[in-house]
Amino acid sequence: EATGASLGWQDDIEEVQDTPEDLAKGTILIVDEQERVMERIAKALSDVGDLTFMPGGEDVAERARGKNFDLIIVSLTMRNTDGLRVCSKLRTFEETRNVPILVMVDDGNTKLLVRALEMGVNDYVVRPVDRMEFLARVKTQLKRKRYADRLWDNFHLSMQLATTDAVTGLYNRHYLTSHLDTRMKVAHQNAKQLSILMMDIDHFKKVNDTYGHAVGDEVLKEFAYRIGKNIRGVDLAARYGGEEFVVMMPETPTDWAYMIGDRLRQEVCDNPFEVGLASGPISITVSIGVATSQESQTPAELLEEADKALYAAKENGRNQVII
Ligand code: GH3
Ligand code: MG
Ligand code: MG
Ligand code: MG
Repeated sequence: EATGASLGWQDDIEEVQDTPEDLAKGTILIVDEQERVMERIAKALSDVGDLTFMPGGEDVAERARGKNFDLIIVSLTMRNTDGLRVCSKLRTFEETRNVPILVMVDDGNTKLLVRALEMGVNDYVVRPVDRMEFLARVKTQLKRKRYADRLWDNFHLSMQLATTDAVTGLYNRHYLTSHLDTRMKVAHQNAKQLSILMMDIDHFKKVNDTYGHAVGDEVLKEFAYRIGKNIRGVDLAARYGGEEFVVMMPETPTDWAYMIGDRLRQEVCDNPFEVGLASGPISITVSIGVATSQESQTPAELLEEADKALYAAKENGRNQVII
């Protein structure tokens, strides 16, 4: 008695159930010159995608840029458009490089298909196209695209979590120290001066004791915002510890760094913090230490030098900048 397996046939494959997310529509671009083919495709794919049609033209790839398609289907047998060329352009443009491409090719035209596959198209269907097979291949590409998008989003999110401080949105200590290492090397190579400010909010414990920890957090956020307002785009601000912050300033001599630090100190001192959770404005002052990197100094040594200056500022009565 012949079993299904001996016939090379399996009836017992369980049908894979689509999750709701699998069933979400993708945006699909279809490139073909034949209107009747496009009508058929529209019918076959109306449930799985929002469809855009482009009837060929050499600038198809250019027009597809910035449209954020989830899948692009290209006919390789157009009369007036070189489908292969379209695919190759889609693979070169940054915006379309990672969009899956499915090509339609005539039965027997293996040479063309091989070239398309070498170019990096993701899948193909052979004409005459079987509707069910076509639909299955399209769905598979859409699923893979969704999966890839999710991985990419997660990657960005974890990068963000690994490099930034959740309370203030500034870079974290780990990011600062690794970045400082690179920037100090660059500075020394180019004989430029790199300065840092090490800042610590004065008597911050009192803020917490008086207004509570939640208000304390708001004050830290506002302080981070004020730092941001006072530095340049090339500077980097980080939360170094609890109520301690560091600003790294490339190509900045000591006296400039001092000026920027003192401007921030003055601004904080003159403008009490209005934070949502507190009943009235909160007066804050900050002490700041400045250090400028020297050849052969390590990031740790530079930070140590700034920390000593900060300590001197505290000892000397707080609310001041010390070099
Ligand atoms: P000084 O002028 O000598 O710096 O005094 P200080 O009170 O600021 O310094 P101290 O180091 O004694 O206390 C720092 C306080 O900062 C204690 C700690 O509870 C608070 N702190 C640290 N991290 C956070 C935070 O994320 N949120 C809040 N609300 N408070 C924090
Ligand atoms: Mg302290
Ligand atoms: Mg403090
Ligand atoms: Mg401190």
